[in-house]
Amino acid sequence: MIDLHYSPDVAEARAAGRPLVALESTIITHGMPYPQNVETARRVEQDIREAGAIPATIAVLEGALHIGLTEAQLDRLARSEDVAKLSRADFAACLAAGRTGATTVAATMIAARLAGIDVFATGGIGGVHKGAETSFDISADLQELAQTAVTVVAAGPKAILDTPKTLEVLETLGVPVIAYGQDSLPAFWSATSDLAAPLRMDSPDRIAAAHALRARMGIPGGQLVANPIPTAEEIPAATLAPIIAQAQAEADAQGIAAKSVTPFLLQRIFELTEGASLTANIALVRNNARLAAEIAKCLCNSAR
Ligand code: PSU
Repeated sequence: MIDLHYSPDVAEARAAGRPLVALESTIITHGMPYPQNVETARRVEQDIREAGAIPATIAVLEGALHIGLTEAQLDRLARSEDVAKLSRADFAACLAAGRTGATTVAATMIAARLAGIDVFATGGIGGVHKGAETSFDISADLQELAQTAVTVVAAGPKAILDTPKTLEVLETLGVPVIAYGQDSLPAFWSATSDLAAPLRMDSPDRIAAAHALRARMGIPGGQLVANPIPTAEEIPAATLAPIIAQAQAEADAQGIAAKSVTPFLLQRIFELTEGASLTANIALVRNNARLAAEIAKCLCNSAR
């Protein structure tokens, strides 16, 4: 088994059997600008603690897989320019090379599973990009959800994606997509969309029960919980649509491809909304962290 470097907090929580919530690091290095990235990372960790669970931010630092980062490690990562964006394909290669890398949803799920953490909070998962019928750009996050048994709390697929196609792929892969507390699929910066969510659940204990039942039934893979951004903090989909279209057209014109697409689009939408997209992104991540903590507590209680 690979060496996992637990932070003192996380090691203590594991020993005491306390609820843990995994957090990713790509959102810090590639999803938000400095210093809002590190401020958000700290705030989200605090939200999880206030909700009664322990946060475990995951990253590869100089070839070591860290489960839980200290303040200094988090700060250094948030300021670093040359950090790899790790998914399933390049995770082990980064460890082997002794390099530093931030974990996407896919890589964070793999690490959480290794550390025995069942619940993970993020902003939005990757999915099928617009124009995928020619580019074939489909995030490895979807395949990971199909095979790694972690419940991922997100605000739905990011609205920069082709959401109907993302839902279709998730259905094909047998991934449960659960809208929390509403019928419609949340659309990241917007609370609702015109797509119906395949499943709906209204309480963390129901989500925890489904997670545990899947394990008992031997069904591989995780669950995607789509938690709507609080309506007071959302950006209406109609406001965002032309902005997303402009950012996508610029990405196409500049030949932005593969791993660079999502960071490019998020940065352009941040500029075009004069920062409003970042404010909403921070609000939705915090909201997801709080729900993830509740689910982790339910799973912990049911295991006793
Ligand atoms: N959530 C956010 N911002 C982000 C991400 C999630 O609010 O930047 C990251 C996650 O790490 C996710 C990645 O796995 O974006 C998707 O990248 P891609 O589309 O290249 O697979």
